Amino acid sequence: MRIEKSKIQDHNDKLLSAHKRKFAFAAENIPDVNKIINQLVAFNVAIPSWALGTGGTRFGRFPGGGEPASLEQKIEDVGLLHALNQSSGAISLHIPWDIPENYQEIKSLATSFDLKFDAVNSNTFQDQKDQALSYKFGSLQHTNHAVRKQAIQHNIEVIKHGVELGSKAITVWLSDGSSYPGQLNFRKAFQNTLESLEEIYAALPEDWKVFIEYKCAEPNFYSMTVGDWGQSLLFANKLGPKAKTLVDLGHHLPNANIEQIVALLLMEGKLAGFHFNDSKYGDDDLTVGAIKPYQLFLIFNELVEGMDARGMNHATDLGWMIDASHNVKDPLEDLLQSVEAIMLSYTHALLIDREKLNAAQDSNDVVVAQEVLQNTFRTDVRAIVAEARLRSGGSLDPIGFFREQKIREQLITQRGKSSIATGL
Ligand code: RM4
Ligand code: MN
Ligand code: MN
Repeated sequence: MRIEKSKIQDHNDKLLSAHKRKFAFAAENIPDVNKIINQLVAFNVAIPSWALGTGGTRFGRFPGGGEPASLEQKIEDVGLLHALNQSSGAISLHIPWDIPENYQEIKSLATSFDLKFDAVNSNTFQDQKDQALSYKFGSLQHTNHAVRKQAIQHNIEVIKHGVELGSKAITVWLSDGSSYPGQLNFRKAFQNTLESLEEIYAALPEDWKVFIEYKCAEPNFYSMTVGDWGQSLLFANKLGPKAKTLVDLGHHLPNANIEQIVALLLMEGKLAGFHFNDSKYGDDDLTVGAIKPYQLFLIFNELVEGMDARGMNHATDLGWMIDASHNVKDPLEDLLQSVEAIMLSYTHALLIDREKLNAAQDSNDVVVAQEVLQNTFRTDVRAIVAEARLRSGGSLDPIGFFREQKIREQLITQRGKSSIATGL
């Protein structure tokens, strides 16, 4: 379904005077608020094609109805999000969950919603129907050369799909590892994985990148072959300049200092980008900012600082994506909440008084350094993010609009109560 611009406009009109008051108040002490708003307008976060349906755990899944049953419908759903927030202008495909059949049609459908194709993702963590060899004991690391070959071939296929759609990167997330001590020779597993990645790397087009995602545990629970940023960076450094490390917020051991990881990867020019989500226990894939919003802000602080130090474009030089699962919420509403949390953190990071922070750091004034960060974090910037949406043609209140227009009910009417999206 397509959202009519006039409906957004009507909805905004009702909220406009209250918004103007809030915006004037929020903007009062910001010297160059227009510059910040332009940066927000330019910033987009990709939506993964597998996050548009209801998520689940191994205990169950409770779909809410109206799920997108095809790639076309998934693109429509991301188009809907983008129409409302003007910050979700890209979709990231997971192959083979979403194999494009007619590239031209898929591309023009995406363009009609003002969407681009973000990084493509391979999947060697599940066995597909009719697949010759199993990934039960790994894919790129496998002891059997033929299994490695099959997994390499799959990644090369994924790159081919991405080329047709205009993607510029492939994200490789491996579930490879071991579940019991003694199961795996770590060094051989690393070497096999490296050699496999080298073949994938060799298949990258000139202007492409490969993002190596790490994860500390699950589905293997004793060792993961790409288990942390050190292992990912080892691979990325050995592979070459087109290989970078991808940080998924949920893939760390408890209390890891993710902001420091980000700062150092950026310093080395090896940060690929992000999979945003939040978690309390593990790879929970909860709504971004739902549990640790201050951590998210500290990460964005390092991102902005580090990108500025290297003269990078915030909007385009790293890959930004949500990687979440929606087990008890409407996936579209949940994604709107996640994008909002990211935009708020980004705004906060743009507002940090860098001079004051640098001076406090240089003079070891711990209290002032902490005050600079906390004062910024405690500032309400919701009206600034809303103003950016308004200026780019989005909705002042995306979730309010979604509810008022009964969008989920309309999707259920169109697609049925039991349509199921591919994904986890
Ligand atoms: C993994 C990882 C990958 C995602 C899969 C579905 O935990 O986060 O990025 O593609 O889940
Ligand atoms: Mn991820
Ligand atoms: Mn994950």
